[in-house]
Amino acid sequence: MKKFLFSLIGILAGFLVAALLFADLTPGKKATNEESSSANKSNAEKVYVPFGEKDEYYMMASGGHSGQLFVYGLPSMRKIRTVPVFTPDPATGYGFDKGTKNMLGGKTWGDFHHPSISETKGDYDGKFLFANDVGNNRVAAVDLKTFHTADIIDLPNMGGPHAGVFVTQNTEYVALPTRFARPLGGAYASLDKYKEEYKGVVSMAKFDQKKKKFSIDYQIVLPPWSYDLSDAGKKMSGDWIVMTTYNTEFATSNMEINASQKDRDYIVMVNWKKLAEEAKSGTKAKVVNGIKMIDPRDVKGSIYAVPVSKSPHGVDVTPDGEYFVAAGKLAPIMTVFSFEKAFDEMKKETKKEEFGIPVLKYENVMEREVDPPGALGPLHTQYDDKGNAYNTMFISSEIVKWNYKTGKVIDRTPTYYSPGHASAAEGDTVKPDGKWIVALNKLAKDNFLSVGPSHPESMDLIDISGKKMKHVMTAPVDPEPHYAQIIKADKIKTQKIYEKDEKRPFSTWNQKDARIVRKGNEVHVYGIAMRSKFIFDAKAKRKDEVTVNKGDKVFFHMTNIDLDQDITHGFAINDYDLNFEVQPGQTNTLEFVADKEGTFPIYCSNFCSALHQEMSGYLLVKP
Ligand code: RUQ
Ligand code: CUA
Repeated sequence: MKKFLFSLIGILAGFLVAALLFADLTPGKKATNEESSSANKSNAEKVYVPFGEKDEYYMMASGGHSGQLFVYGLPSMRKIRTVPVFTPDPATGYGFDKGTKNMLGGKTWGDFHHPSISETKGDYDGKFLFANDVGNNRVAAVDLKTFHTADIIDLPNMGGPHAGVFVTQNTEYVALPTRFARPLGGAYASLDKYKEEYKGVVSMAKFDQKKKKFSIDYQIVLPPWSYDLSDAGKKMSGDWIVMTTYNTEFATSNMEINASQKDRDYIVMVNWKKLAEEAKSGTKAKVVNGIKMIDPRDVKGSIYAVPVSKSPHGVDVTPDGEYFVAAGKLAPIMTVFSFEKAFDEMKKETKKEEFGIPVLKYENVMEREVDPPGALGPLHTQYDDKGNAYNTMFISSEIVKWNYKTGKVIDRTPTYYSPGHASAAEGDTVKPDGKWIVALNKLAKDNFLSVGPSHPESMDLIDISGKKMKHVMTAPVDPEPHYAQIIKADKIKTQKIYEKDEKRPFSTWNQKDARIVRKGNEVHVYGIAMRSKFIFDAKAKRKDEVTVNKGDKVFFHMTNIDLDQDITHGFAINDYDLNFEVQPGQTNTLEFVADKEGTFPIYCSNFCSALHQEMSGYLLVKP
């Protein structure tokens, strides 16, 4: 993305502008240098959370190509946790124990871009967080009671679901538009057949919150354009999703030039409700690779295209649901479109573009174009509670505050440096808080102690409660927080421990029930982890010994019977490259083949008590 956009600067405005911009990025311009020390003190007070008190917000940031979720407290900007989602995490055994290993399905990498918290009536409800994996075509749900990944599914027919995740206003759907056009199912087709064989696909997934399971309800098949960050409507526009497109040129190589030829691309408006009804009871859906696919051209009134200035990046629906704002990327403007005007226009006879999608007249749907002088590279839009929009400007490294009803530019503040997204407190809901915005910057340059040629990315915390924005602090962050959502902390209701459930398969609650059961060459250990010992076989001479034969398939079904908050036990087998954990009240299974003979110490890898060091046992593998 960085490289891509930087090369676009050249196309956009030539070297002169670029030189000017880089001059702009020098640290000498930092606002903090000019501020008095008393202003710095008041900034420090704003982010200081005294011991015993807690942050007011959670910030859930995507971990980009780490495949993980980063959880921060706001305003302190303290990192609280990394939640493994798409990538194994040896420390917690995510991807090592049987359940999470199955969920990852052997994949070791993910590229998580856009977190989306479940919503009720257009407001974050704090129950689940959805995550997309652009790298391996997956979607995941994190249970915000435990901050554990609850389910992951593959999305067939897709080419990188970059333009999601976003949810419809009551989480009816988790929507994921694709980035790259690709033949359905990823089948082979020559790039010369791009227009005919390649498709853009949107997955409309459903998430069952009780069973904690995803399913793909239907997919929408679209022309082979590239779709960029998209959004769902709210209130009066609640039945619609809007998606930006680029590469309506159908370029198949040298994209930075070839996909930026036309002056206009499209915003695609899709009525998800109409398509859902069609998928449920209509006749138009075709099953491809096990999934119902609908071509919206077959369902009258379900799809429209609105021209927009070239290669837009994000499109964001306003909190009132009445407008959608496209950020220009290559044309340095923000364009406000009116849903009401679009709905009126849909009633008229419309022209069709070459794939037969009706095109609404730009002049009749566009409300205003906003072009702050010298602001370059608008990427994404956030909102406050007063009708203001905030745009990140990647190239001119700033946030621009403007009013979306009047188009008036109100304030601008520099960021350090090159923000992609910004995230406002409760920013994607029907009622944003208007207190904070965090710029998620792609660069940090010289802001922090050096760690060599590659620097961390950075985040700027900006106070937006007054008329003027106030840059409060900057913090380093691991690559790459593409996007984040900031939610009021009191909306998240975590569970203190896993509840004791006698009926849970494989769990063992009484010390005397710990046992080893052999079935052919399978050895099942129904074990207990507690402060400060393992019990594998209550009746044995040594209760913490397990002896198997080489080649046996071994299952450690471990239950942590310490029902006390924060008493997590680890379980590592020395020399076997295996580790996992059981949180209080949790049961987890480790399955492996004992393919190495010998004597292998087992130990608790998570410090749990004064006798943690003694919490150990032996695995003996007989030749
Ligand atoms: S898109 S930096 Cu991956 Cu979120 Cu705009
Ligand atoms: Cu259990 Cu350390």
